[in-house]
Amino acid sequence: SAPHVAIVGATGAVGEEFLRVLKQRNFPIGKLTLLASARSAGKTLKFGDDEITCEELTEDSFKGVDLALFSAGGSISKKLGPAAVDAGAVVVDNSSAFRMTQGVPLVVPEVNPGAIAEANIGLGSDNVAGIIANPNCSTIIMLVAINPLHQAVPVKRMIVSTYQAASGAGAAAMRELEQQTREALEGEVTTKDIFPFQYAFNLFSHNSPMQPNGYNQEELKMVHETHKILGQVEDADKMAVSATCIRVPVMRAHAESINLTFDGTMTEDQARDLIAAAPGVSLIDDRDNNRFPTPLDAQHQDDCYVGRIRRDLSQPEGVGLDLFVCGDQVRKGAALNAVQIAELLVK
Ligand code: A2P
Ligand code: 11C
Repeated sequence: SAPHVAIVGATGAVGEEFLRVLKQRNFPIGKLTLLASARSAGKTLKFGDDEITCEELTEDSFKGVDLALFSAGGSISKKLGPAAVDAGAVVVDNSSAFRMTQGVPLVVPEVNPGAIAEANIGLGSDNVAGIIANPNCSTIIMLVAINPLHQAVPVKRMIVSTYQAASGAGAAAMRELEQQTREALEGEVTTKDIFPFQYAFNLFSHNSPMQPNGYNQEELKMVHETHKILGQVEDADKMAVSATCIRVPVMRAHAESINLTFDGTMTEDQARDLIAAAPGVSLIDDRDNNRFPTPLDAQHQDDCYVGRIRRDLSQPEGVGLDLFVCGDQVRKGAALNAVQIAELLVK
């Protein structure tokens, strides 16, 4: 029978997208339980034509649940992810709580779908409980774009700069951007609840904690998660990766500028053909009309958009390429990727 699905953090930016994606993809659902904080208990959310009432998340929320989609932050995942597994559920966790834990698969379905089978986790008649981690949104969007190239000719070095949307910091940050923009147009920004800086008409270094080496946590996630997803375990095999993460006043799609150095020859035309043929990505690369991906192209779309594919002029021909990618952070960066993982479990 179809699984009993629970969404943890159903009222959040990602939670609401889970509802949309599950419905659009016609994911098999026997029963749907929506969980959030006590503040939201009793609130109703739309699932297609149905209205479903949110319940308060507690340790007892997972009785009979087969699949729990978690997106209520790392501390909730740490606290209640294992409780869900103990109750017999497969957890797909959108937080960073378990991503680097050994034995927990970290999966981008277009890149490393095999990691799930290796972990022996499954839904249905062969239901085996366990946790699967959904990578950081910036990592997902980057890897879905570079993987088709990396599979053809290995990438040895990758330098990435991000332009990250409000949604990555949650629904409250999206509201703050909207409110501040209104305030700025009216004369003075007074709302500063989420970020310490003015966000409207500004940009700033990513708000995740700064580390002693000068990188913030978001940047280091992009490095370490890349190695895990690509199965690069030995230091000598690891792609050299360096990231700079920036928050920009865009609502819900991240953009990334990526510079790649290949261990072999990769031309612009080859790269364009590989991107055009790969699942999960679409090409927008029209030099004549200066038409390249924008966050607005990507928002509410499943695919990530790739363009500005060009030779890195600082390197000999065929060695380096630059590209630009935009992907919906809430969708492919979070809810869609998690549902695609769940679809692999059902198969
Ligand atoms: P709530 O709306 O009741 O606060 P976002 O990432 O968009 O900020 O969303 C966070 C999600 O996590 C929301 O659904 C939020 O529910 C939920 N959440 C936050 N804190 C808790 C908590 N202590 N218990 C359960 N859910 C929580
Ligand atoms: C952002 N990627 O856009 C972050 C938010 O590791 O899941 C999510 C952080 C994470 O701000």
